Amino acid sequence: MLRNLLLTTTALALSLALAVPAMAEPVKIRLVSKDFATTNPDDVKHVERIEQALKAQGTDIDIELVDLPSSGYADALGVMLLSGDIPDLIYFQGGDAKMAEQGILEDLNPLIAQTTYLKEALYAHNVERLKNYPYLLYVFPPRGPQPVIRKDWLEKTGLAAPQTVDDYVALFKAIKDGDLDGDGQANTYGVTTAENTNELDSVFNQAFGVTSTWMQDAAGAWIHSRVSSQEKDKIAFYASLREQGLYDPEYVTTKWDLKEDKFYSGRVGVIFGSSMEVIDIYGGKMRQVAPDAELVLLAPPKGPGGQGLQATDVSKETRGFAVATTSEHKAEVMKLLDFMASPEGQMMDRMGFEGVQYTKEGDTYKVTDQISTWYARFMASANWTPPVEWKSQAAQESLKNIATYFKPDNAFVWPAEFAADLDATENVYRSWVYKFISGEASMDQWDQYVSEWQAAGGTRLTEYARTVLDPSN
Ligand SMILES: [Ca+2]
Repeated sequence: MLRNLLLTTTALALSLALAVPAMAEPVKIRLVSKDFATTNPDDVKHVERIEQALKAQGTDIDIELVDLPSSGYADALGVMLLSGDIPDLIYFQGGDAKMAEQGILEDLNPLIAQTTYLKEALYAHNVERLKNYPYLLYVFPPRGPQPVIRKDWLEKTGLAAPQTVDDYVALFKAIKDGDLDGDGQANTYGVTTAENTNELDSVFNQAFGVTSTWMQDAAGAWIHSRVSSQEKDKIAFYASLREQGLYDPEYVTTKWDLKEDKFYSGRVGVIFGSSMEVIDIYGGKMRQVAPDAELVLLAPPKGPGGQGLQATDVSKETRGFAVATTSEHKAEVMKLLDFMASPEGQMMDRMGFEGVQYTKEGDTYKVTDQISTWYARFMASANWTPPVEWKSQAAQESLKNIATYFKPDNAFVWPAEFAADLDATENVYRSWVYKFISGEASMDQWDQYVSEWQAAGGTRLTEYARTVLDPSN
């Protein structure tokens, strides 16, 4: 009797399962990302509408967000993956190379090639980085510092926006001598940077002919740009700026927040912003002290060696999404990514929610204040334009410049055995650059610096680089 009942129950369960194919479970995709978690109601609503939109297109997925802390994310992710818990879609912010070596990250190139929107949404640097390292995808504009000045200050100098290196010097002088903050003293530097000269390099490298990390010397041999004659000319220029009181001599102890503070308080005329968002944050903070202030973006200058923004490292993405080789649902994961790259997905991911981050009346879109804290969880397609623009003109021009002046660098990923040489040569370079700029060392001592750099590991690095770089380039 009991046995019969069990049989009947099993048969009933089986027949029910067979009778309702329409109730098939959606495919579960597990996603782990930073600042994208079930604890944020916006994230949950965002995921739900993405699932609905995909379902309407015939792809029924259930996206499960795996919660990891924002602070210490890379470490927490590493621990989780090494324990064998490997989600389908994984956002890395470091630690990916080890996982790629273990074979758990999928080669994304063939998967992207089969997409409709995603393959068209990549930036030039994405394409180059995927060629060199096919495991990470990060569809956002490259970051690169670009200089800004208050528009009213530029107007007060009576100068046009600088076009050449000499124009920049003239502008810095006018800032220093012009008492633009009106306190009766010539106490404003032309420019400052945070902690080192990287931000200046962003616009002056190309001007002085420092075209890439590895360059060929007069004999055609590959040398590191940091020991090149072009680099020497550039450092001599930085030193002359400091000597004339145009470059803040305390740049080396100027952290990011102090750099901004010097700008808002009128102690410096020009600083660099690393992205559209950062430039608009500078503009917003400047308006807290000068309500009508507007920022102007300054273009990279023409110089004796050329013009442009510093070459972009394309050896690999430093962060981004990976697809697990262990995933049983790669096709669905790629459908999700392709949707996020599409106009419908971009509208959601870039603009937030209608009625919250933006409003729509007829065909007219307006953003609200809430847009300033919204951020894309997946990507910012290179070929998608929002229906309303809320970024400042300076910010928009910075994005245009990044596209106009894009140049892939020839830096490559170093094997781990060179880590000590890289650290040591970096330290030698930073310390000598500071000595040259401060005047503690004279430019006549350049050869002494080069010898020290070679001895600290530069010789070994160069020997290895020559085996990697194509000698015909
Ligand atoms: Ca002053």
